[in-house]
Amino acid sequence: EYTLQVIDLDALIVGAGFGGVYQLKNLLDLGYNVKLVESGKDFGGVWYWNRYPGARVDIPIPHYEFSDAKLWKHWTWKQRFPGSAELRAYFQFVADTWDIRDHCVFESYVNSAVWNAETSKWIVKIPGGVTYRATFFLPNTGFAAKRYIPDWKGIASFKGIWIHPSFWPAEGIDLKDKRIAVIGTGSSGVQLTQELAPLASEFVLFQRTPNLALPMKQQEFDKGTQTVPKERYPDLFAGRKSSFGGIDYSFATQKTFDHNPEERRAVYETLWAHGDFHFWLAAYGDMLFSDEANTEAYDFWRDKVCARLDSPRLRDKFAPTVKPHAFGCKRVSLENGFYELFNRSNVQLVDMNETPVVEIIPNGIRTSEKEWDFDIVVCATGFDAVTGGMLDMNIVGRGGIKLRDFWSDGVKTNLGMCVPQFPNMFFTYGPQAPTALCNGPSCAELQGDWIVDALEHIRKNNYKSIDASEEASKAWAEGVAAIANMSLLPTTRSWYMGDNIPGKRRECLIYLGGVPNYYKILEECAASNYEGFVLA
Ligand code: NA7
Repeated sequence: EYTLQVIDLDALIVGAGFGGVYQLKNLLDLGYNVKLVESGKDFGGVWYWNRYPGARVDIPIPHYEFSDAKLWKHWTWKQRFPGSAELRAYFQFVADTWDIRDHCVFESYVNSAVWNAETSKWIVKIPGGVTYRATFFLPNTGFAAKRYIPDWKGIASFKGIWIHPSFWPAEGIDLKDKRIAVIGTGSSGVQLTQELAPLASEFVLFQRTPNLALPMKQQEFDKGTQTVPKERYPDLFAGRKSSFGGIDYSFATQKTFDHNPEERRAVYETLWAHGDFHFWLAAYGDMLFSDEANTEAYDFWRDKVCARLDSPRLRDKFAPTVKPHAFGCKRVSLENGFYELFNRSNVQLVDMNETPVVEIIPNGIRTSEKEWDFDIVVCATGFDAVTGGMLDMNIVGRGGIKLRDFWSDGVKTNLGMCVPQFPNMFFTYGPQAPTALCNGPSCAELQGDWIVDALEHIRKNNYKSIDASEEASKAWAEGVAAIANMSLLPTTRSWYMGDNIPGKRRECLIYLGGVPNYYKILEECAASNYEGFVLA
């Protein structure tokens, strides 16, 4: 049910994560009549929801923060990879500094957004709340707004606690000496294991695919000392646009076999010692394109991990002789002592390929092998990533066309931010953009600046609407697919390829051309008065 109150706006933003708050601040500064609606009760986006034990970002500070000096000059982090609570505190600081709180409406879930051609306005409805009538509709719902839980038989019959990590209650869950299962080995599963296994009386990780995780090398910041001196911040932020992943390093210029085995090993060791994503995004670039190069990297990774595992079975399950998939072609996770935990007697690994889940029973999980008893089952099975959150809003464009139908035979966007037939709608951190290759704050600024400039162009020139052209969108989709097809990504099942969700169309959801190319294309588009768009 909707109330009758209608609020007129220049722009309605959806989502109080990095993308949404950045656009809100910038549009407010330009005098727009703008509001932000958010389904959660507070700021933070993924960090509002993901408060499970161990939830933390895998991008090092200062890359995971806004570049506004009003913020970084006055904010001090406690860890190089901040946890979820610290990130929520950062969002509070951002909201206060930018003074955006009064323009946000929380606990507002958009479930209908319809373009009205007569008025050139979006009609956006919040059940139980108001209706917004806005010139621009700006979804910033991010890549992980829709959880995924497999439809195993019997879930409702489970007598203990069954939970998806993104619904972890703010008051926490008593974990001490409990029998705990975690299903799923993505970043959430790895982080949960690290926190829960040491507390549980019995801990079991259910694995379908091994996570080829890299050492995080977390660092505590002592008395406000950050690893990077703040004088260097402006340069670092400027450098985001010139690195493939929106951070301060890029792939090596050499290829894997340009070096002899000793030289190669020395390169791998240096990358490994550095920690975080260096072994992935500062490595030989051909690793993601040549299977032979990829196997070299995998074999090095495997030796490192096997040395940390006591039993041949564990080595075989976590780091098999033949690589389970191309290294770096599923989203890489960072770990802190994850593998060693499995050497403990109360920590076990179930291979779900060998012994699949048959059903959930009142006491736990029945696999094809046996019944497992649990007090708590954490279903860390991920998200209907990248497109799921947007499609859930029931967005309807010109002539009543539903976004869900329009994308049913493949995602169509121009520049990963606009959809033909859906005028005056711009989104960030969605499909066909460098989403999740480039981190949240970097993408929020890169895409957000472009979107705000586009809105200004429309306003200053008195246009009523802007549409992504069909031809430009077709070319963009073909380009995204062509780059993906040159890489090893399509050889692997992953949410990058849309195939972590049964029935979801398989296609590369990410623009893999890297941030510098993406940035150049955005600049050229704006400089050409928005070639590839129809301004009316
Ligand atoms: P992910 O990375 O999508 O991980 C989900 C995990 O759940 C993954 O190991 C999946 O196995 C597993 N899964 C999903 N469905 C099933 C079924 N039906 N049976 C068994 N196992 C299943 O989600 P996360 O929340 O960990 O991380 C999401 C992103 O957040 C991450 O990439 C970072 O960018 C931050 P699979 O690997 O598909 O075999």
